[in-house]
Amino acid sequence: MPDFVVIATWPFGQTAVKIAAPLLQAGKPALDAALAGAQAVEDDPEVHSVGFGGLANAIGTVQLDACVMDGQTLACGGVAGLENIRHPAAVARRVMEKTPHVLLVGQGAQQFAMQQGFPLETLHTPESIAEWEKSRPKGKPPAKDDHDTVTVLALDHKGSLGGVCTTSGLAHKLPGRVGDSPLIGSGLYVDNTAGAAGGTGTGEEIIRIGGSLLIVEAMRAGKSPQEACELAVRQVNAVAVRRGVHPARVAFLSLDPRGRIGAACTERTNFQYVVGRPGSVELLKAKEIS
Ligand code: SD4
Repeated sequence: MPDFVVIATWPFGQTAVKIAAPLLQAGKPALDAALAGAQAVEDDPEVHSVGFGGLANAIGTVQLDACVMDGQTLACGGVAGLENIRHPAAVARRVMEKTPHVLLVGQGAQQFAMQQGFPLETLHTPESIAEWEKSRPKGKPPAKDDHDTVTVLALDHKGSLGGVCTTSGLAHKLPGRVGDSPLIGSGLYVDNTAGAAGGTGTGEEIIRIGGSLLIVEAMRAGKSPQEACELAVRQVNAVAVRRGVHPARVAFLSLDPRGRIGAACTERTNFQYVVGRPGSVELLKAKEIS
């Protein structure tokens, strides 16, 4: 049996990896482990950009985006602009398993979640309300923690890949704005025959290049996970230069079926990620590409 590997975005990815690793160790499927890890981050009110306590949009509402994908079957599901449901990634998995569809948005996503037994609850915390009140009158996004996503990619003992991506998206986004995180091929793509990839950062720039699918297809064409992530960051940079918005703030992670990993980011992104293998959890800094 191959060893398991689980990787997750940002230092708070440690929460996800510490939950997912023992599950993989116990022989659970990659998607189950990745989802349990991502859900632990959604539940953490200290993480201000994912799930409960997430960043509010321009009118003070928390709208969550998430998706999941299974590398064996390419089964996938997503939700976008989901309000008052704490676990968007789990809802995305139900979309994958219980509907013929891939993506549900807004009210439809919320109604589906309720039908599936997810409770409605406020996602605000006293801290998230205070943060929004403080920054709203100036019309500026909060100085720090203005966005971040947890993307979790896992390889299980059977050699199968699974991935989850979940976020509250950009702080102060327009109501209804959808980022890369619920979009299969942008914020996440997973295929056992090539590899898995996920993104974080300014979703518009990730969508523009189809970031995660680009990385997986580069691995299929023979690039290593590291080379594939660097290629995607160079593509983001080239497009950002053409559009006059260089440097964009984007980072990518990847994992191949052999357990090799890759990570790269645009300049000044300071992207860190967490890698869990049997007996170790490491926080690493991604290579910056300017
Ligand atoms: C978005 N990609 O909604 C997400 C936000 C994020 O680091 O990941 N920020 O655009």
